[in-house]
Amino acid sequence: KGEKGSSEDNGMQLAVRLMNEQLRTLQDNFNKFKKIFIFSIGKEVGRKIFVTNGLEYDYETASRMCSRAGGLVASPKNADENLALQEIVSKHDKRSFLGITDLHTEGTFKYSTGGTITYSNWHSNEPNNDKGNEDCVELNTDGKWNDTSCTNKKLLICEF
Ligand code: GMH
Ligand code: CA
Repeated sequence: KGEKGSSEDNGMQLAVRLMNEQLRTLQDNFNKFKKIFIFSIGKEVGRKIFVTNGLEYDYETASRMCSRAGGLVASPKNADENLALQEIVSKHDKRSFLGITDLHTEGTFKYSTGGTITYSNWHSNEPNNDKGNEDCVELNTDGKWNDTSCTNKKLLICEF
């Protein structure tokens, strides 16, 4: 290698070192942002993040808002996820909708993405389809599920 080659190598080494420093700064900032974000409005469970805006909407609006944000209405798939959601509804003292309905077939609760539910935490004697008008699911502050009317307004929690 001539002198030109080695000065190019030095330039490249410097560029890589600067990029590594910038990457580290970006990672530190992002990790700090994520901690603050989850502390204030969300919960992280495994690879999922649940987020609320603290406001209440009917199911159709909730579904549209989560979709527009690139997420889905929260659907707990296990006890850990259900507990994380329970903590959010308890903090806000407002029941939330789950992304689960029996709108398609009465009595068969499915995820908004399709497929019959694989985990549930129904309150005793629920779902009861009270007044024949309960196709959505709400999460109570005790973590239990109740079928309820989709036109009720419930706390918005999306998952990402
Ligand atoms: C009926 C009764 C209550 C129950 C509600 C609830 C409505 O009013 O069976 O005990 O809590 O329905 O399921 O969604
Ligand atoms: Ca009910």
